[in-house]
Amino acid sequence: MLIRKSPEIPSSEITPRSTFEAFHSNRRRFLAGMGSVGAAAVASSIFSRDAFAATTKLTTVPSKYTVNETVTPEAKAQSYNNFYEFGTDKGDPAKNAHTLRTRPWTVKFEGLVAKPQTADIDSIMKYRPIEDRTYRFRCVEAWSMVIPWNGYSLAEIIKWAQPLSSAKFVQFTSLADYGQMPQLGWSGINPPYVEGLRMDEAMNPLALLTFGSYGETLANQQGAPIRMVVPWKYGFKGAKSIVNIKFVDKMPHTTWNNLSSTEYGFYSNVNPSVDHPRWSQAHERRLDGTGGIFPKTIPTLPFNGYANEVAGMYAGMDLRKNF
Ligand SMILES: Nc1nc2c(c(=O)[nH]1)N[C@H]1C(S)=C(S)[C@@H](COP(=O)(O)O)O[C@H]1N2
Ligand SMILES: [Mo]
Repeated sequence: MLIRKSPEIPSSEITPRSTFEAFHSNRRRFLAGMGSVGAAAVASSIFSRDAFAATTKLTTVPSKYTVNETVTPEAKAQSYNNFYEFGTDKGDPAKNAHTLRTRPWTVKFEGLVAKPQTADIDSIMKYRPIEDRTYRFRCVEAWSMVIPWNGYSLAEIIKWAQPLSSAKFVQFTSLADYGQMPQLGWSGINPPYVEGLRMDEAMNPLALLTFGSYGETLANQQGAPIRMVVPWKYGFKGAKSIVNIKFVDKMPHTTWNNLSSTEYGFYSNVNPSVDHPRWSQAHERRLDGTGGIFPKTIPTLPFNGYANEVAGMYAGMDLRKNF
């Protein structure tokens, strides 16, 4: 998403992926056929250089917050990623994120809360039923996917954390560990990756605290073991591999806004009528596999199609200024 590449012709769209995707699906079938001990042994030896070993099946419940559109193939969603801590090319996170250690993992809740607390990822995952929520996912680079995410509303854990009434925003901080993220020094971001939401946005039931996709725990390159997905905003609002959730009274700094405030605003609501300074946001390339090598181009919807649920939060705001 940085200045280096035209978003219109990403190199990974031109590179054939069939070899990789065949490998991935064969491998998953192979592991599924083995006992978990055998699978783990294989994962740490022959396949130790890829990041797909660690996903496990989740028990999920249906959700009313779900769209009925053609789902992006899982192999695409897990091989075409933005996770700059593991490299800046779309294919880098899938190649490099195997070094991320997702257990033990804790998330610290702090700032303007009744009492700062640190919670273990496994207890966070058990706190509420994990839902199936198929969402549209729109990257600021004008590509999009339809992904079955698994998680529960961020609002649930916010209520548990008991923010004070003085808390007006929530800041998310991703892991920044040069040991686990050897590419971090070349990422161009000033670590750690930070993102934020206004409190009412964070409390909106659509804002998803996400533990999985496609019915399994997140692949490392998707931001395991815990990330945000905010479907009415550009994809970068969804911080990956979160270690800290902080309640604050002022609009927090966010990584992309720090890097280029004219291109990436705090709100970053999907808005077809406000162009990025270097490209139009009116359309998107839908990466759902139905367009063959050349993804089909479709119009982008205000708030990514979630206007009924979220537009009210921005009533009276100038969305050209607050982009
Ligand atoms: N920590 C961290 N979180 C991140 C990013 C990142 O580089 N680092 N990239 C963002 C961007 S630009 C997008 S589009 C989404 C990509 O999520 P995906 O790879 O699961 O599609 O993650 C977001 N979260
Ligand atoms: Mo993005």
